[in-house]
Amino acid sequence: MGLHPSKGPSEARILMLGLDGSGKSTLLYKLKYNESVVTVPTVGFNVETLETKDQHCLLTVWDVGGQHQMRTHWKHYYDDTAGLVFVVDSKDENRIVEAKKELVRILGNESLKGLPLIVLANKQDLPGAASCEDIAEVLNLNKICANRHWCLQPCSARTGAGLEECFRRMIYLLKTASDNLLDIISLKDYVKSFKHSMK
Ligand SMILES: Nc1nc2c(ncn2[C@@H]2O[C@H](COP(=O)(O)OP(=O)(O)OP(=O)(O)O)[C@@H](O)[C@H]2O)c(=O)[nH]1
Ligand SMILES: [Mg+2]
Repeated sequence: MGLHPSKGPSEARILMLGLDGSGKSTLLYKLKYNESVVTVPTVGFNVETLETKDQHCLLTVWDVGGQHQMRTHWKHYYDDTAGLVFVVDSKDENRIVEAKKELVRILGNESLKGLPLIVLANKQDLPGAASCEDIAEVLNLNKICANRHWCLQPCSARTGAGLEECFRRMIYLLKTASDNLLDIISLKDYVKSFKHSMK
């Protein structure tokens, strides 16, 4: 669990899940290439490595398709995961309960017990998007995320707002999980400089 700093840069595998259409792939490519790509529903997975500017820290991010038939395969991606990102479409109030059901199911899995979690309230650029407060309440995050480090981050995969912050926070949570104070202190220096600037 946590970052593995034994040789060279610290590395960790991050699993990104969420309902179909929540914006996972858009988000991944915005972060990696700072480009808005036209996506198609993911069948299988996409994987990209993100690094801090000084290359001290590498996150391998697995973006697994969220369509119904894909969700039964999510469990095959759990092994070796160090941190979880769960993406919610803040504009899709009709499916927030479905999103909660899936999140509860994921968090209940033994292999993911205690892993840090970031919930991304995506599509905040859209008028009428639910606020973080509303999403936290409907998902009942305080309760379902007990016994793990977690946070809720508003973002827009379209504009890029909030994305770097998400992965900075993930690095911080992973380092916190590794429970090494010196690592945390040095981390604070290098997480300040993620590769892409936000627009
Ligand atoms: N306005 C807006 N649209 C977004 C945002 N993020 C994603 N979208 C749009 O939402 C749709 C679905 O995005 P994807 O990235 O393909 O969603 P996904 O979660 O990867 O979906 P699956 O691969 O089916 O699991 C696309 O039309 C995106 O352009 C956002 O932050 N704002
Ligand atoms: Mg996708």
